[in-house]
Amino acid sequence: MSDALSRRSLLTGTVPAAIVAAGGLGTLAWGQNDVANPDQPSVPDSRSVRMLRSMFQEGKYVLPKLPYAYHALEPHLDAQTMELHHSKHQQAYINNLNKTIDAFSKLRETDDLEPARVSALSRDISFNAGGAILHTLFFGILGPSSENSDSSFVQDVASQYGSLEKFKSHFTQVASGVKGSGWALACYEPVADRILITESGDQDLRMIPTSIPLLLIDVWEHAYYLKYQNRRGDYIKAWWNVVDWSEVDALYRQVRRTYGR
Ligand code: MN3
Repeated sequence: MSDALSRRSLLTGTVPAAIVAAGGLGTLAWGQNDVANPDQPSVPDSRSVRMLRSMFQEGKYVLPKLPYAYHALEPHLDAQTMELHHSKHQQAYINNLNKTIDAFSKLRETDDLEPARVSALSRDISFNAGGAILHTLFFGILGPSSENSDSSFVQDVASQYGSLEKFKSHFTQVASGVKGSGWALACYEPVADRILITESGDQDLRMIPTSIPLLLIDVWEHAYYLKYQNRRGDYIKAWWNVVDWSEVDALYRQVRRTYGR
C-alpha cells in the first residue's frame, strides 16, 4: 500500500475506528498534509508515525519493524525482554485484534448480535488495539541515543511542570504507582495545547479523548521482569536512559502541527 493510500485510509476512518476503540488517540488524521491549518508548511513524519502507518497492510494489522536491534537498548533494556516483548507480546495483540475484527464481521453476517458476545468482543477490540498501538509508540520513542536536547517538548514540559526534572518525577511517580499491569502516559491534549500525564489499567485506557501519547512506559511485568524481577523502580529509572528525546519532540511537533499549533 502506498503512503498516499494508507494516509487516505487514515483520513477516511479505517484505522481511526480502531484507534478510537483504543480509547485515546481520537480522530487525529496523521499525515504530512496539515488538516487543521493547510497554510502551515508540512513537517516530516516522526519515526513513530511512520511505524504506526506501517502497521496496516492489505487489510490487516501487522507488526511494525523496530528501528533498532533488540540488543540496542542494553544494558538498560535487555535483548531477550525486547525480543519477547515485540515478537511475542505485541504480535499477540495484533493477531488478536485482527481475529476480533473478523469475529465481529462474521457475527454481523449472522444477524445474531447477541448482547453478551457483542460486549465481550467490544472489550477485546479496546484491549487488543490498545496493546497493538501503544507498543508501537512505546518502542518508537525509545532508542540507543538519549540526547536530552533543548527541544520544544523539553521546553514546554519545563514551562508547564516547573522544570524537566519535576515533569520526570511526576511521570516516574505515576508509573511507579500503577496498580498491577498498565502504562504511564504523557499525552498531548490539544484543547489546552498542553501535556497531561495519565495512566491506564492494563491497556484499556483511562485517557483523555483526542489526546495523543507522546512519552509512555509499559509497566506490565513482561516489560521488565527478566532483568529487574520485582524492582519496577529500577526498570523505570533505567528506562529514562533510552528515551529518544529527539523522537518525542518530532512526534510532539507533528501532532501539534496537525492541530494547527
Ligand atoms: Mn507490553
